[in-house]
Amino acid sequence: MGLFDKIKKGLQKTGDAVTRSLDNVFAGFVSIDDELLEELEEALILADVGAVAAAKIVADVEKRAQRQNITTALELRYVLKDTLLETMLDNEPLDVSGKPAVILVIGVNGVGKTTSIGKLAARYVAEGKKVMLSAADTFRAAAADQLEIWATRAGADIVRHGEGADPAAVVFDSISAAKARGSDVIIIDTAGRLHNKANLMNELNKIDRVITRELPNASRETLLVLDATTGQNAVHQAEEFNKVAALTGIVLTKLDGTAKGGIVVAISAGLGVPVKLVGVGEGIDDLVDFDRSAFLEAILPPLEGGIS
Ligand SMILES: Nc1nc2c(ncn2[C@@H]2O[C@H](COP(=O)(O)OP(=O)(O)OP(=O)(O)O)[C@@H](O)[C@H]2O)c(=O)[nH]1
Ligand SMILES: [Mg+2]
Repeated sequence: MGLFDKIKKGLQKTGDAVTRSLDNVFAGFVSIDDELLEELEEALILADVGAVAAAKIVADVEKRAQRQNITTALELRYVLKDTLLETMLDNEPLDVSGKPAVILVIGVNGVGKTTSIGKLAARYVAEGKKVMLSAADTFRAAAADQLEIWATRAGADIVRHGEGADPAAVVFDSISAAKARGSDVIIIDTAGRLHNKANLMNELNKIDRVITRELPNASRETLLVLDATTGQNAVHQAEEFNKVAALTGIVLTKLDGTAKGGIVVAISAGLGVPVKLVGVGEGIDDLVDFDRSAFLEAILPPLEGGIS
């Protein structure tokens, strides 16, 4: 299955629900008036686009529609698609150009950090890279066990310490091991943490210092994992984490489990940090590079016999 198909399949629930609700608005089209624009805004908010982004999108749509002299629902649908495309940040793949490249994965409990790391490891191994996983979630022994299962499945190496060990020490050892083995990519799993816990944030800073000291020239990614099914709460987490960590990208998981894919727009538009990866299932190859166009094709598919 190609990436485009994969993202579409993962977005099926979203596609069905959001498409239906938007197409309901278009079906009631008589002219572009306040009522129609309000309905459009409401449909976007219901899809989890967020109130601020929805208002801005609708204002843009109205301006464009006036400028382009739009008179039909089909044309308006086209304008909406264009506006959404421009509202979202450009596609941006992960930077793993350095050797070793370092990917630090953070986020609150249960959002899908470890699973996404396992999937990512499998992808890089399939590309012929040597991958080192770092079990810096030392909060529970089970966390390192879970990562180890993924390492085995993916064909990656792993460094782990005992429960309660210093996460920064695990990172230090992973880097040493990666250097010794000539690893291409180091992926660091961390404990689920709340952004408002100062001690946990200090721990992240400590990890950061170890990486900077041991691998000053490494290409770095700091990925925040967000669970799409938590809706506006995910937006809130993103805002809070963005204040304390230098995020380079978002991994938006469980898109297959939500009918409210507008969350992608909210996060992509509101944060200034690109969504780089999306999780579309629990399987090892259910993590795909985010693609704005594929996303829009899923929620506003071309109409039969019409323009898209
Ligand atoms: N449907 C679906 N489930 C997912 C996806 N990503 C992760 N999950 C599931 O979400 C659950 C939590 O995943 P973990 O990877 O353990 O989450 P975590 O962030 O590492 O959790 P903690 O380490 O406890 O903070 C698991 O049951 C995963 O299978 C996804 O894209 N789609
Ligand atoms: Mg985990």
